[in-house]
Amino acid sequence: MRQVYGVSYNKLQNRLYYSVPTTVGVCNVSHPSGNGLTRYVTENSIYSLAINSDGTLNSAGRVLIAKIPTQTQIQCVNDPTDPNFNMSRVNYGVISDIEFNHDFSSMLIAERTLAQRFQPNNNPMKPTDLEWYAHESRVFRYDLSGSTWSQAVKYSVGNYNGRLTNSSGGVDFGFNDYGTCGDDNACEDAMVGLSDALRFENVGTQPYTNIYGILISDINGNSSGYPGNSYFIDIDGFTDGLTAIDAKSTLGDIEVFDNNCLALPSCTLGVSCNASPQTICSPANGIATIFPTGDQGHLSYL
Ligand SMILES: [Ca+2]
Ligand SMILES: [Ca+2]
Ligand SMILES: [Ca+2]
Ligand SMILES: [Ca+2]
Repeated sequence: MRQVYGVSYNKLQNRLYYSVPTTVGVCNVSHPSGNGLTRYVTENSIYSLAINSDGTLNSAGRVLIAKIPTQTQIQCVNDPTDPNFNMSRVNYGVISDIEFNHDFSSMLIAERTLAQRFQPNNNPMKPTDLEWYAHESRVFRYDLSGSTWSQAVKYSVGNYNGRLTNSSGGVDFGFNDYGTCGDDNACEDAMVGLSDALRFENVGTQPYTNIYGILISDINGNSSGYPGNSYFIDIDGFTDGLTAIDAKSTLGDIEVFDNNCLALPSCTLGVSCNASPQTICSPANGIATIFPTGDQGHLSYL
């Protein structure tokens, strides 16, 4: 079975981008919950297809854009007494979102974890085995140079038991630095993603125990921690106890309105002063009328 995820349109190239997971390895492990469980290692590849003038896809022209590296912590630990057993990782993530910036020179790629690694039915290549899970998904930025897309940034996404791979699958370009011209400026200097969880209760001591929601980080990379150099937004306002965990798995995609990153009018204000004499007061002096010119801005009178 061939699954397709993260479908996205590259308007500049007039090509359809999408991703496909492929099983590249299997770990057969023993576990206290049962023997012989199988963990499937999936690798995600991104392809593009040309779109014909009648809107159909040109499947003959498929191009491999990138193979996303499997997670480095993947290992097949087969000893339940091994302290690392429960931390061993197998990548069940799929790429659920691909977003381009306005000039199609960068794309954000978000993964979402689909399968519980300790369940017998956990083959992400079988639709009947797809399940909800978390904590093994990442967000990347890939940049285009010539005709080659390369990984430019791997973001830290939340923190659950020290795992920084908690993407829940939605991403977009957004606003980080509002700039000097207002909130329409710098519309692509942030990675805006979703996370299960941004923070979980067993990570350090912080004012809020469980945060599931939106992550806003510098487009050029972020640091881990609470909240590092990022913004954390809890999606439902519940940040303590079990109620706060109810939001888990409910997050889907996220889109940031950017008005096509239109250039703003100039911030420059010009002021002209027309002086004219007055004769009401004594001794006579002058008055002045100020005429601001410019497309936007505010005048403050002190
Ligand atoms: Ca999308
Ligand atoms: Ca999105
Ligand atoms: Ca919450
Ligand atoms: Ca957007």
